Amino acid sequence: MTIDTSHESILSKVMDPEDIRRLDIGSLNILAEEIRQIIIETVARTGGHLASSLGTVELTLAVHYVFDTPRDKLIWDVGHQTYAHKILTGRKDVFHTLRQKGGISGFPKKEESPYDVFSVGHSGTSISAAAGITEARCLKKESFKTIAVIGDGAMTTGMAFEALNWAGERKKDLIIILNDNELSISPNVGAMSSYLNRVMTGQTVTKLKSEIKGFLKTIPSIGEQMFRFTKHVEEAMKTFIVPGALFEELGFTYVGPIEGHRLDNLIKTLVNIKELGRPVLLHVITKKGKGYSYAEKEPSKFHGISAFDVATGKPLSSNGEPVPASYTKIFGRTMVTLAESNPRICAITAAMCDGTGLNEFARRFPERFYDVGIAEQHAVTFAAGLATENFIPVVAVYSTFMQRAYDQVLHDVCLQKLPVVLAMDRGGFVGDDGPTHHGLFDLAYLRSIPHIVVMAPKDENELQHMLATAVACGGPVSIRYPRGKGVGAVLDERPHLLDIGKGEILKTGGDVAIIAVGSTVQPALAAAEKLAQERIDVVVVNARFVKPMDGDLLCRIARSVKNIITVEENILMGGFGSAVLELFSENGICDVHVVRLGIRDEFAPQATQDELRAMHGIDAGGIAAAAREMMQGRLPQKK
Ligand SMILES: Cc1ncc(C[n+]2csc(CCOP(=O)(O)OP(=O)(O)O)c2C)c(N)n1
Repeated sequence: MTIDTSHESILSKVMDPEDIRRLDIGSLNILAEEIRQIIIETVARTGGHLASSLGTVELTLAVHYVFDTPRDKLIWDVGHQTYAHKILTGRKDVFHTLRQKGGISGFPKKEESPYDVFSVGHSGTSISAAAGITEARCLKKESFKTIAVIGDGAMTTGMAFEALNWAGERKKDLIIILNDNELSISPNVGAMSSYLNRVMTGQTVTKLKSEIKGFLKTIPSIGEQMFRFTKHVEEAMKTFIVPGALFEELGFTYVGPIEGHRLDNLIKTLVNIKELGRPVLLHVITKKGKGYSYAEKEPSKFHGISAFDVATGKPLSSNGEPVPASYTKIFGRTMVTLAESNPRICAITAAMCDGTGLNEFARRFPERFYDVGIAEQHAVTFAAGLATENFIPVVAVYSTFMQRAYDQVLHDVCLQKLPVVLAMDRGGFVGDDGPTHHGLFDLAYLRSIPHIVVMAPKDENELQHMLATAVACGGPVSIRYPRGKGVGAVLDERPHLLDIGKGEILKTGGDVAIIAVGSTVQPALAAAEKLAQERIDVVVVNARFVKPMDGDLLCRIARSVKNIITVEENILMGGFGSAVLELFSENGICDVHVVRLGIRDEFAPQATQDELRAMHGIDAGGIAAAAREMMQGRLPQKK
C-alpha cells in the first residue's frame, strides 16, 4: 500500500482536531484511510503496536470530531492504540520518529502534547484516571467532558473493575468507551470476555427468549403458569439477556454494541451520549488490524511487531547471520524440559503466553498451564494458592508488570515462604517501548523482601540452570533476564542445580574488581579485555545472586583489591551495588573505593537497548572508562 501523492491529501491539511471538525463524512472516511496508510508504512520501518492502532482509526476520528479536545479530556488505556490520535493531534510530521531515541513515544505522554492527558503504558488505568479527572472537574466547577477508551483486554484488569465499581455510584458525567475487538494480545480470557461476547450476540438470545415465551403462551393452562414462572426467571437472568446489564447494575447507562468502523454511526452515537450527563458506557466493536490484511489475519503477531515488509507482512530479514536464541525462548524450552519429569511444575501467564515463551508448555501441558488475563496480582496470589497444595508454580511476567503485584509477592508468597518462582522477563532496558516498560526496578524492590532468593543469569545457559535451581529450592525465588537474544552461549544438554548464594570468579586480576550481575557480566568481561591491553589488571566476578549474596567471595576480594566497581542493569538506589555496600559495611570493610554503575535516580527514556546501555555507562566502554578513572584516582563521571 502506498499513499496517493497525485492530489493533496486531506491529512496534509489537518494540523489539529479543529481541522477535522469541518470535514464531511466522505472526507473523514478518506482521511481514515490516509491515516491507516501512514501508520502501516511507519510501523513497517520503526516497529510498534500496529494491529491495535489500526483498529481504532475511526473511533479516534469520531471522538476528536465530536468532543472539544483537548478541553474535553480523552484518556487512553495502555495507550498502544493511539497512533491515529498522535497523527491527528499535531504530531504527524514527527510520526516517523516513533519509538526512537529522541522521537515521539509509542504511548500517550503528558510532556509530549496537551492532547495526551494521562501518561500510560500499563493496562487498566484509564477509568480510575478518568474518574479522578471527573472529580477534579466538579471540585473546580468546570464543565469539560471526560472520556476513557479501554480495550476488552484491559477491561479484565482488577483496576478497571475497582474503578467501575466506584465511578458508577458517583453518578458523575463520565463516558467510558469499551473498544471490544475480542482480543487481548492473544484471545481474551475470563468471564468478562465471555460476558461481552454474550452481549454482542444478545439480540439472538433476546429473540430466542421471546420465541419461547410465545410458544409457552400457546399451551393452554400449563403454558400460562410456565409463562409467569419465566417472568421471574427473566428478572434473575437479566444480566444474561439484556445487553450490558452488568454495566447498568454498576451504575452506567449502557449503549451498544455498535460497529466501530462506521464513522457516521459512531459520530451520531457520540453526539447523543455526549449530553447525557451521567456515567455512560459505550460498547464499540472493532477489528484488530483493520485495513491491513496480514494484521487482520494474524492480529496477535501484529500486536507488537518489529520492522516488516509491507508487501508481504514478513519481518525484514537480518544480515543473514545466525541469531542466538532469545532468553525467553530458552526459558520456555527449559520449562518444558523440567515439567516433563516433574508433574508439580505449573506455568502461569498474565495474558502474555507468547511474549513469555510459554506457548510450547501450554501445548504440551494444557492442564498445568494458566492464562489468567491481564491480572498480575491475581497471577501471583493464585500461584501462592497452588504452592500451598504442593505444586511449584512458575509465574512468567515481564519485570515492569510485576510492579503491580508487589504486595502479593510480599504478603502472599514471601511471608508464607511459598515455593513460587517469579520468572521476570524483560529485566533491564526494553528499548523502544520506553520508560513505562523498562524493567529497571525489580532487583531493588525484590531484594528488600525477606525469604526471597533473587538471581540473574550471565547468559542463556545459566538461565536454564537457574530455573532448575529455582524449581528445586523450595521457597520464593525470582530470576530476571533481559529482553532479546542471548549471548550465544553453548547450552549444556541438561539443566543442573547451582549453589544458592554462590558467585563465580570469571577472570582474576589485582588492580580493579568488577562485580557484575545478569546482563552486565558480558560487558564487564569485554571491558576487562580492553583494560588488559592497557595493562590494567581486572578481576571479574559474576555475582549470580543478589540475595543471598556471596558474602565470603566478595569480602575476600575487597580485602585484596581496593578499587571495586559494581555493575547492574537496574536502578542504583536499593539495587545490587547498594547491597554490596551494605555487605562491606556490615563486615567492617571501610578501606575500599566502590563505584556503582547502573541507572541513577531517574526514568530512562526510549532508545535501543544498546543506546541505553551506553547512555548509562553500563556497556563495555562505560565500564572500562570507570575503571580507568578509578586507576587515575578520579571519581568516574556521573552519566
Ligand atoms: C499491567 C499490564 N500487563 C500486561 C500488559 C501487556 N499488554 C499490552 S496491550 C495488552 C492487551 C490489551 O488488550 P486490549 O485492552 O483489549 O487492547 P487491544 O490491543 O486488543 O486493542 C497487554 C496484555 C500491559 N500493558 N500492562
